[in-house]
Amino acid sequence: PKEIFLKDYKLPDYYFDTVDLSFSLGEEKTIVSAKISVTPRVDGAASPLVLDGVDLKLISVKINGSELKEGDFHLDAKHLILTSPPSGNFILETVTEILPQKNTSLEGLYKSSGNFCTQCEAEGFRKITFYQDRPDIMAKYTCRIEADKSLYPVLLSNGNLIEQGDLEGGKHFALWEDPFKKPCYLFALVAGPLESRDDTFTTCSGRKVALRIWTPPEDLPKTEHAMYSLKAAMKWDEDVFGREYDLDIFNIVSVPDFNMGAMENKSLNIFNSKLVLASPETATDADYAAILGVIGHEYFHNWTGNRVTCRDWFQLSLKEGLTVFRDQEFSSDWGSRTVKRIGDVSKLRTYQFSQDAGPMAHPVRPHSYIKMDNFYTVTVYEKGAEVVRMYKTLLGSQGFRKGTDLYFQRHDGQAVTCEDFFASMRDANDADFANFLSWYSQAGTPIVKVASSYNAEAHTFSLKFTQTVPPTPGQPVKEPMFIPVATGLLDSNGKDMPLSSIYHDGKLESVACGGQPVYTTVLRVTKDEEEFVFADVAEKPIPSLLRGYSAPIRLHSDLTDNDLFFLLANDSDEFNRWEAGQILARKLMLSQVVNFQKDSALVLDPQFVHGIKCIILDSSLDKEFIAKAITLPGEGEIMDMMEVADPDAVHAVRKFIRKQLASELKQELLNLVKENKSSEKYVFDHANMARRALKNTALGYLASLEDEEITELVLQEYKTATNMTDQFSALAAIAQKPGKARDDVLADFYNKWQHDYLVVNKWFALQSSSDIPGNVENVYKLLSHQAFDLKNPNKVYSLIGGFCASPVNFHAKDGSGYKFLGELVVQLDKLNPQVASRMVSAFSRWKRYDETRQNLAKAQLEMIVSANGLSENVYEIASKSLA
Ligand code: HT7
Ligand code: ZN
Repeated sequence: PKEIFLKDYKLPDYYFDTVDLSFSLGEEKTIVSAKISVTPRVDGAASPLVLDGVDLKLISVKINGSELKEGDFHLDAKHLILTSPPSGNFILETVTEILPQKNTSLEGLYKSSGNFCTQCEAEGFRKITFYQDRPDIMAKYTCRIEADKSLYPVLLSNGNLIEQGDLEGGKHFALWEDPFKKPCYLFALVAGPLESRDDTFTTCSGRKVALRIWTPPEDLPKTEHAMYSLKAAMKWDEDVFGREYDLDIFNIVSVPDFNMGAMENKSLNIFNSKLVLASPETATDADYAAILGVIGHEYFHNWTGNRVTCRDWFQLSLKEGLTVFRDQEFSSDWGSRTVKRIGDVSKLRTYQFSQDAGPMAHPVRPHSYIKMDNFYTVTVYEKGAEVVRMYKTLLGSQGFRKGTDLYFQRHDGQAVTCEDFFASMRDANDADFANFLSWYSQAGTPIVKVASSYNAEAHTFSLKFTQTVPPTPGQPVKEPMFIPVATGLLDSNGKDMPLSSIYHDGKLESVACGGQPVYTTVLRVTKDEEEFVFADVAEKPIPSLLRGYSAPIRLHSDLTDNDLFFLLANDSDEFNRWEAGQILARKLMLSQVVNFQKDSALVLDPQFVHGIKCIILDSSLDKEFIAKAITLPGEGEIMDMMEVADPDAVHAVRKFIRKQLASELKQELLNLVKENKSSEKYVFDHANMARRALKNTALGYLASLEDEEITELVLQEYKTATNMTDQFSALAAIAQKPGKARDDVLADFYNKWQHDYLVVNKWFALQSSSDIPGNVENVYKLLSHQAFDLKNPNKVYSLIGGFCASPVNFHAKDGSGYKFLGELVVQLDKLNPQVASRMVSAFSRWKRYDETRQNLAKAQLEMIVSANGLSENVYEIASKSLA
């Protein structure tokens, strides 16, 4: 397979100005005609025109109306090359035949569940027609669709519907015109028996936009929340970023077979149905929150991605990092900012830090790829969002907004790079960003150590930072990074101390801001070693470092346990209160892992129990914050901190601490359950979600006890639940322990919900991710369950992905978990390489485990790499994992 490098980027030799597509959708095959007006970049330079094309049958090719003969073009498995096109502008016309019904890869044009549907990002358009399939080719499109009217009554594409009508033979057609230039990855077509929920949104300049959410008729009642989310997103983008929607129609289509979450095609967003459909009875609070975030995300792409797009795929984070940042902010403004931040940081730590420390580590802007699909990663998305957040931390809200305004003003209608975004931020604020750009080019999570000291005579407080960035594949040596560390100082009463000035680099810099007291300042750490000395510090403070998690780093401070308990109880920065609790929990868990490995008794520090109890009893705290603060770090996070990851030890320790906490705080937890009972009617707002989160977290703790009364209580919760959040939490609580109660309630749940595939997916995931011993056997059985289908990505993610998320069973020492995944990856790869390569990633950190596990995992990776007809997608991940 060929590796593509950022350093090899070249401007295209030809631009495309207009593209007229015509689709004749059939039951056997589909005919695609394309008429493209072509302009050479350099006038008179008649270099060959190389068009991408995969799995296409070429019927004809014409230039300026004349059919090309053999010798005028060259065809291989991936290209159509026009050897000597005319030297000026010309019209290129092709006709191709494709087979959407046989396309199980779910990229390009495919038919699934009765609908034709497209997915073109990143490089799927080349499976539809011959084209320069790269994002810097931006053209205006029309799209004519012709199909059987009774089978496909709805025909959709990008832009405005300008004509439609009936044709002979029971067929009909629709003609769509998109007035905006776009790269081909934003092209979309949908055809099928769909119905819509309709609404309108009036933009800030008074234009009325028609909003339509399309689903199969039976799913329409479940689109109310999606419509609410869309309207909230449109308003928020106007209020916060000054971005108005630009067409008179916005369509969303829900499809059950989709590789990722959703796709931001211009004015025709296509969504995985699990991120559109919700009702209180079938969707959890987490589902509702995800829908709000993803509807927002795809809508926000209209400006960050569509109006301003990427020059090449290496710049993916330009649109994805920025758009994730925007959706995070949207959700923060909707609910609790702290709780949202805690969730986002946990995700970053669990998945991105792990990627950054493994064989697939890559910078936010990768240097190379074999298959671009493999680079839709937590690094590009989540770390990319952290990079955008750092601009805001450095510039403040107003400075950041000035930067985005300039970015849109400079680059509307263009395909640009991460430097262009950087330059807009810098120029709009006349800012000095020092070595900030290395966040785009260096992989690895920086490790920052901080040593503090107080000088009682001089009333100064010093913070000494040292940073290192670990080596990653292809980058053995790193430069220091520019790390913004938001810092505050607490006095002995737990109050923020006003900050006056700081000695740094031999200068005294004032922190004060226009006579207003300042309690948090952003230290700009740019070197390997750097000291900041706070002046006028009246007493020895406790520092609150990296407030709000101001940079995506691992911070090691010299704070003592007492300092951390103090911060947990007092910090005005709620994120850092949570963080202090997590640091304490991580230390505790790691110390008990050592005990477990030495066969010593496990013990729970009473001070930790007390800290958790104080949080539970603090009625001034947000309930969802309490739920987060009493939740222990995940097993993956702890394993990442060990020399050799030991899934059995970490699992046993986490289980022990949970059970011990439940036993010592039983009464407090029971009170939480009692006091936070759900109201009859499901309301999706922060207060109600927070109540449910706290009650269900408490219930989960309690259910870890061997206690009949508690089992009764949880069963009662299950039976009386009036919404899926409560019902599923109770089910999960009961399912922790093998036995009759578990079996009965799992069977009951399936019987109740077998008609709803989204709920059945939850049922699959709950069972496959279970830690009950030997669970691989159950998962094998579920593979042949009537509701499972290897062709549907959601089912694969639930059953196979769920299994890989269970450390004890996936990493079972007999290798049964690895064997299971190895076999499935090979099978799945033949159907859907994108999904197979997501699954094979579960092997990527195999070198972190003991020798026995390493050998077993390596054998599976070797088996996969040598499989016949392996896709480039799986090859790239598996071979890089082995390297
Ligand atoms: N921009 C979208 C990316 C996407 C995608 C990429 C590869 C293969 C399939 C895909 N489906 C959607 C989604 C987003 O981030 O908004
Ligand atoms: Zn996106």
